[in-house]
Amino acid sequence: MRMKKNMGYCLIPKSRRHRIVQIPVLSKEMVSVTVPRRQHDSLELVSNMIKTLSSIAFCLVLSAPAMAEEFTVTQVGLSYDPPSITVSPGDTITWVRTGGTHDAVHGNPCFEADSQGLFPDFPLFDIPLTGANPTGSWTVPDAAPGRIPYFCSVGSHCQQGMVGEIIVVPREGSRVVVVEQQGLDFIPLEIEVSPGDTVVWNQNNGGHSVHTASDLSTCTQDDVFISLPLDFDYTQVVWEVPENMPETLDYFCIYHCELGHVGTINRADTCEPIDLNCDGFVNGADLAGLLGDWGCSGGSESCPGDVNNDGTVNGADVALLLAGWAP
Ligand SMILES: [Cu+2]
Repeated sequence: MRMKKNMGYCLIPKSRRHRIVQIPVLSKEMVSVTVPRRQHDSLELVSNMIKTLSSIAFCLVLSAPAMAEEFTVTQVGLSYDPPSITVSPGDTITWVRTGGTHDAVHGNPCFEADSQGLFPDFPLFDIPLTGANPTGSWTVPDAAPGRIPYFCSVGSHCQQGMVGEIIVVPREGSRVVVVEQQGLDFIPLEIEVSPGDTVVWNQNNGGHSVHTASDLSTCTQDDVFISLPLDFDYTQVVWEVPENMPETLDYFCIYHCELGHVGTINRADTCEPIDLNCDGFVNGADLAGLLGDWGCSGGSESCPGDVNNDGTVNGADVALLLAGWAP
């Protein structure tokens, strides 16, 4: 069952004298922050801003596109209910037993997914559903196949139709970058992404893989980010770019690396000055960063809070940030 998201929206209606900033909060009510429209650097403004920071903290959690969800699959007789669920990286699936002895094993029915040493995480899960272990959970990793089949390996349950599937799609609100495998090419060869974006690789022909590299010149995998097949059984790889994504991440197909079947993922490092933490949003986190730099002088190089680069972090910077508010 998909749990409903409880999100508000940040609206910035114009008013003559004041700018009203509405912030999404846990309840349906909106928090209004009223700040003087004219820029000035009085201490009163700062103290008002600090007072509103606790409200804005609510916004920090909800303004991120990624919000993990919980799903439940119930074993009913020789079936999983629902037999197919659609999830995103970071979501958690819990299987619940109602009777008998069963399990939920990742694999193409009715064989457990075989790593052959190439995919160390396969099978992705093998969850017993017995009297002693009536429930079990699995959290979808950052990198996952777009479709994950699973089955019950007990007796002939699988042969009798006890199978299920997990469809992994980019999280709602996530920017999606698509790479197509064509022959021994990944197209485009280079992409640029930010944490929170989702990269999708599509298989078009032949058997391949996506393995991130610690050393591309020797086709050595990093065992950190991605190690997944891209073939007839697993036609898609979905990767939600994590915060610890390095500046540059090379990857290769483990079958054809020496033949040049490789690609590169670059971390986008261009962001607006008012997006202080460079997360793609201008929100309370950036405002907090700016206020943390209050009074700092020496230019935006040494004081990121000096968003207008006039030599001092002051009310003018706060005004500029609020004018570009985009949570
Ligand atoms: Cu290949």
